[in-house]
Amino acid sequence: MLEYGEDMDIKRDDLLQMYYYLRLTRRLEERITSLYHQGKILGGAWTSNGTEAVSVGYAYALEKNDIAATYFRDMGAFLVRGISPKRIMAHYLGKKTGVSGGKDGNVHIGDLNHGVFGFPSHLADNYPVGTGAALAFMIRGEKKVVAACTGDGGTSRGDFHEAMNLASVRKLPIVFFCNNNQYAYSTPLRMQMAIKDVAERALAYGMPNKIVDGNNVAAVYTAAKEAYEYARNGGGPTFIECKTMRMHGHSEHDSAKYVPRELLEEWKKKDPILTIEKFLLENNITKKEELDDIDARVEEEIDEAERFAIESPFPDPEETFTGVYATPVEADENVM
Ligand SMILES: Cc1ncc(C[n+]2csc(CCOP(=O)(O)OP(=O)(O)O)c2C)c(N)n1
Repeated sequence: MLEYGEDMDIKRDDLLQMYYYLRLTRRLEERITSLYHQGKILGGAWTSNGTEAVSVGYAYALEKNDIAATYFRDMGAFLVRGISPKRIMAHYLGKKTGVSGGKDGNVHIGDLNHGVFGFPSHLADNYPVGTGAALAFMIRGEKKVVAACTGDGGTSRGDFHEAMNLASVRKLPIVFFCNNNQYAYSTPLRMQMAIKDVAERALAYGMPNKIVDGNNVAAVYTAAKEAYEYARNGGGPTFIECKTMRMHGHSEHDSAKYVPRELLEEWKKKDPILTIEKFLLENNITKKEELDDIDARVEEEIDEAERFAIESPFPDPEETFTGVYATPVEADENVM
């Protein structure tokens, strides 16, 4: 596993930006959780708490025209791709100004203007969707890549394997990430696969694979960047397993009492934000005051997002069916 500092070719500004996104992701989800407990959001609240470095790291390594085929613990990717906390908060509150215009809620977030596919709820169906996009890029001769992410549980589904196989056979420009946070809802890893590392699954498809510390944003970023370059230059897909730990319940209604407390204590010490903070300070890359300023900026943004969402209107009932189906075009009578 990559140590901070070792083989690291990341500029100071980028490290600080990744710190900012980690903090923004954590605080936005904490605010959403608090609103959830106040009964103010529509539906449930799933967070990426403890695993934020996965989505921040892989999304930060993408280029502007690339695509992210995200899953539901990828809040960091939504933010890195430029979907604003305001629109995300309004989405959670079911408001007209939200990402889906109030038609959908919670983690069902996507916006092609930001290169993020809408998330299919069925796990791991974003893998085949991403694979399809990668096939299209290849056919069109576009030098773009796709990043697709799923949880450890998602890798036990058939769709996962079909996507991995096709991507490898056709050498498609896609990089598959696994947020291995040890549990699929209440099912621990050992109860859903007989192998030690999820990365072994890639061997069956002749696909290069890598295991990284999923709490080390620099390690995720570095591995992602390398794999994107390989894919962009025709090398084909890579599978990257990011080992991390889900520090909250499956969603905020779940106390996760099935997770041994000692395990959580152990991972708490490896928190991704603490880890990068320690690294930045110990290596004199920044000073505490600079990090405090970033934290203050994040708090302001989150306050502003909450205000915006609360003050925003709900969608008009007349809009119920707009944007749901493609607008029908006049049928051409000459075309059978
Ligand atoms: C095909 C399918 N089966 C079941 C579900 C319900 N479900 C949503 S999340 C989840 C657990 C997912 O675990 P994992 O893939 O490990 O992701 P994690 O929650 O650990 O990030 C389940 C069973 C679903 N969305 N899709």
